[in-house]
Amino acid sequence: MKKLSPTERADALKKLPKWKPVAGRDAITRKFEFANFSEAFGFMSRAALQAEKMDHHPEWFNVYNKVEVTLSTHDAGGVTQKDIDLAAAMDSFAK
Ligand code: HBI
Repeated sequence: MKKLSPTERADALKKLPKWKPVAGRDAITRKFEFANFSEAFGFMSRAALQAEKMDHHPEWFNVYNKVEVTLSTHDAGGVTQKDIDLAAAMDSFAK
């Protein structure tokens, strides 16, 4: 997996307006908010199964109804197409 160029990354993020670049690091992040813990954990379960299928795993932090996700491809040292694909899948699970 090759790191996306700044142009490729900016282009890909146009379709993921809720995902923001992380300051000082080649990664993207989004905060999800749900009605309660059960909804948040349901989302995390679906995301976890998708992550396993892709062999690509999020950095995330959950408190009650909030889930903060950071995506970066560690092997590549930055954002790759895998991060974009997982971000899009997470967006669809949060709908
Ligand atoms: N998840 N986010 C992320 N980044 C990786 O580089 C990565 C991963 N999950 C599994 C994985 N790499 C494996 O391919 C290797 O660490 C063996």
